[in-house]
Amino acid sequence: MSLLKEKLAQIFPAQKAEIAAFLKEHGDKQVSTVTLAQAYGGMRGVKGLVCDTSEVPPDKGLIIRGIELKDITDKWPEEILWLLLTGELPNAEELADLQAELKASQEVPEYVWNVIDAMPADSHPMAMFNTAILVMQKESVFAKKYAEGMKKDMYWDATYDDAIQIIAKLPAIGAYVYRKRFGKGARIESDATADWSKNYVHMLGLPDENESFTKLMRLYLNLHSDHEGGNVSAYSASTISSALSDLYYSLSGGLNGLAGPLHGLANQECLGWVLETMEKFGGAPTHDELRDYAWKTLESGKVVPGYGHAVLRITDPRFDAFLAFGKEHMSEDPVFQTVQRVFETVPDVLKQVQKIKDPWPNVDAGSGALLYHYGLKEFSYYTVLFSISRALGIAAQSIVARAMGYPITRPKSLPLGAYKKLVGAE
Ligand code: CMX
Repeated sequence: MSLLKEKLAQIFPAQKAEIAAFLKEHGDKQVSTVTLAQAYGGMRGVKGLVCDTSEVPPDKGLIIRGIELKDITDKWPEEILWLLLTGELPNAEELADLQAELKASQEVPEYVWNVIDAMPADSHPMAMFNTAILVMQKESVFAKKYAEGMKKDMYWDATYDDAIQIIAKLPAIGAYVYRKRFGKGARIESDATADWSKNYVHMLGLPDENESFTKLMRLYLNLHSDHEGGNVSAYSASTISSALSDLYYSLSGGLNGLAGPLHGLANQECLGWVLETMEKFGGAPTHDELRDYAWKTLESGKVVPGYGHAVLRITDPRFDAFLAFGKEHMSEDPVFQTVQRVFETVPDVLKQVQKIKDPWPNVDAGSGALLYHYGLKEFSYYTVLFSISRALGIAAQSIVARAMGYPITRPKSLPLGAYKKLVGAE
């Protein structure tokens, strides 16, 4: 048994017992109320979900298992996966063990390449990527063991096996989608000695001078991993998972939500907006030009991508981390300079629009410019990168939910007439 699985087998029973005792004592206490506006407003602010892997206080941003993001931006994604699951960072031996476990599972079945090859050449990279995950569903350990009558307390164990199998393969699948979709040439075989992120960069086939792109990839795959339980991708995946659909189903389902322009797809829109301004103004625009352009975008009824958030009310610490990386590695790059200037300009514009609750940049505002710098210029691909990282959080949340024995999700909906009656409007 791997060290991570061994550790989880030790800690999960105590956590489950703690929750049971907590509910026994306090189960009937009220934790939230719901107004009519919230019911019609995407349930913003309604506390009614449970997620232990991470939380996002509006005034702090992402906290993973009690550690603020700014304190763990130097960690590798494998370390983040360990942290998400166990609540602790791994020591060197534990990290090496997890990396070896992933390496041992990285071989992608041949039929996956054939399925990607058979898709229309102009398919969106996210459609290709998610199809590849879904088509591997027949490999699910959970589905097989469930059909054989697996006991409930082993659900997490089988979900863990699925998670490792999937996570290990995502860099190769993502890299192939890139090469195939954008005509970059034949598939590149995995590097047996490289870690998860470095191997991904290797298989993408882009230049990686001084391993600088690999460093960005480690940061990128760290920063996008998890963002509590209520965002569209995590919540969709957890709802699907709550029906005991296996992780192949739930992950691909959740990532289909990530492909929406108000969620993960914003990162492709965002760089597009930055480049549009550069094209219009013939290089890095001035602050005044950017201000005008932002107003024009708003007046045309469009959103300024990369700005605003459903929960956050500060500059996203994930944006801060990307900005710091850009300043260190590409301060002279005009695209990066434009991102910086947008940050210095756009919040003041958005603050003047009363309805916008958060005028600050989110994770998507800067990441594209950094990828662009390293030659990853096809922005419709960017959400695949987000997905590879977000798979860590979705998998961890799913394993924890199975270990805690959470039931099928089933909130109550009502039609307009029933709400009218409820509030005495008729
Ligand atoms: N540009 C223009 N208008 C914006 C805006 C922006 N960046 N951010 C919010 N608004 C508008 C909303 O569209 C909404 O308008 P309507 O009432 O006319 O529909 C109004 O302001 C109120 O929105 P809000 O309560 O501040 O924000 P929401 O929780 O409804 O939406 C989000 C959050 C992210 C969808 C929104 O800020 C947005 O569309 N931003 C741009 C797209 C983006 O960057 N998405 C990535 C988010 C990161 C992630 O993937 O998690």
